[in-house]
Amino acid sequence: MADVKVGIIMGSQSDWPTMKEAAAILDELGVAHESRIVSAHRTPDRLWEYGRAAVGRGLQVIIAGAGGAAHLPGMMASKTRVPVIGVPVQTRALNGVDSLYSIVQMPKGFPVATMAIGAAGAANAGLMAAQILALGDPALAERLDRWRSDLSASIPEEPADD
Ligand code: RP5
Repeated sequence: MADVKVGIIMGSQSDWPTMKEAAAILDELGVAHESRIVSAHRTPDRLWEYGRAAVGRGLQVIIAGAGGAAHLPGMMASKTRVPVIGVPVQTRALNGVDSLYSIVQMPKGFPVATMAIGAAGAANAGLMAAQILALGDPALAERLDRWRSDLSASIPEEPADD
């Protein structure tokens, strides 16, 4: 199996329906990845160990999704210099605005590249991770260019009735 380049982590099993959108994009683009449940609050030691080992394991991007008091992406960014892309998971209580604010407003020194709330944000996180990796991988860059032009070509010029 190819070396894992992208780690997808999430605070809970309940985040997976959102975060699997990132995994699906990486599958489409042929980027080796892994998915793990790593909770800032429920499994803090797991978070610390994942962050501590990230560089040595060769991870190049970490996609971190969480909802509510979503501390996972920021805590991971404080533990490793591997770039962290944050995905605010949509919540029932506050619609994901709580997640967004928890992730986006990082103090100077520990950035998290924050995506949109929910499934679109997770898919874009997969694309952003691939774009970062494509800087040093011409074959992936070509696959990404094709993916993007296929998407453009699929958009009709005129709207249609249902
Ligand atoms: C966060 O709390 C998780 O990221 C999840 O979005 C949210 C709710 O978790 P569950 O109670 O569904 O496990 O830690």
